[in-house]
Amino acid sequence: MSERSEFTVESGSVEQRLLPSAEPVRLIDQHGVAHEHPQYEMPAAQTLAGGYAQLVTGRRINDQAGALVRQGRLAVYPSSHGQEACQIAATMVLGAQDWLFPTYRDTVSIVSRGVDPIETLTLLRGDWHSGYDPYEHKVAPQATPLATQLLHAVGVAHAARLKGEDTVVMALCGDGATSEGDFHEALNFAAVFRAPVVFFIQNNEYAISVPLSKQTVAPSLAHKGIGYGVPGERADGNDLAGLLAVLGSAVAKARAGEGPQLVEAHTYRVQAHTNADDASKYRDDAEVTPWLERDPIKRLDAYLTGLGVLDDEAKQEATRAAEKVADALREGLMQEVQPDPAELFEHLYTTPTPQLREQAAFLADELAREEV
Ligand SMILES: Cc1ncc(C[n+]2csc(CCOP(=O)(O)OP(=O)(O)O)c2C)c(N)n1
Repeated sequence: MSERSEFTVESGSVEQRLLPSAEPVRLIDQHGVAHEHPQYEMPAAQTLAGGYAQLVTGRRINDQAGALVRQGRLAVYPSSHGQEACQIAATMVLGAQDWLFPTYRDTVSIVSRGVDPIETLTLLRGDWHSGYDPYEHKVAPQATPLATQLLHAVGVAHAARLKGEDTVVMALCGDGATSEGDFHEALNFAAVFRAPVVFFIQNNEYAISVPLSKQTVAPSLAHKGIGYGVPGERADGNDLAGLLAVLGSAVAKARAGEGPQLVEAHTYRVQAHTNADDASKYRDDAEVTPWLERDPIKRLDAYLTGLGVLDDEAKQEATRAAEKVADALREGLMQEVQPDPAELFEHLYTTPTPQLREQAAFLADELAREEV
């Protein structure tokens, strides 16, 4: 018997098991019209109504954070404007026992998980590593180095599986991050050890100024799972209903012991990469306009209004709740903070290295001289 013949394809053809749908799964189109799907069911109307309220708050957080940058209260803000359906769906499908591993663009997702918005934005204010306790809501610190969080996510999922815990890990990343070595190592390790992870790529078509066409020639980013034996699926990233169905199914499979799952949401980065970027240098407004028509809030509003589930009172209530969050953000981030420079050296190593001790002593000495 040759060595290779020991490799057998698990039940079903490779195509059935691993290949994503030919088109991203979409249950509600941009006009708010529902479409049946052979594999995925429309979520309950009440679930979608709850999601609508979260979308409205998420959009408000994005807009408010942008204003706070202009007022000098935040150092930087990578907005998820237009990507809010991805942000909200990623947490709606999780249980309290699950973990979220976010990137710098996933503020709205973190808040949707229950983390205090001011604590969430502390990192982006630029005076502390992370303002929230990762264990309280099972949300890892926001990762700025691309794809590093995916390896950490796999580690947590693997550990949970070894301990027999009922934990699924939702690991977020962007399209650009799928070109990083860490992305591929994370997928491979997770597949070999059947770690319960859902890798969720928000393909917003840009990595700063690099368009997707210069990032990859793969048929889709969901196809990248095939080489590792990780099933992939694609969803319309502006359709909360489709995202809930696809991500919900991926989480259920990971929880049932079927190993890691890969989901690509096709969406669009409506605004610049951050306030430090000028998107007009590398793309035309004409490219952005059609995406504004595919807005995730607009289409859910149209669908739920048509069903009679969302009336004016419910919409006003959603707006009022969002304004409350924005008010709290403004108030909280207007407070002057006096970070202790010595905190720079905290939370780095259990036992500080001799170099760090030396640098901390040097800083303390300099500060003491200033005070004299
Ligand atoms: C390892 C690493 N390399 C480069 C960067 C610089 N960088 C910051 S954001 C970014 C683009 C990331 O694009 P994508 O993964 O698509 O996420 P998006 O910003 O669109 O959400 C790059 C290259 C980084 N943060 N980390």
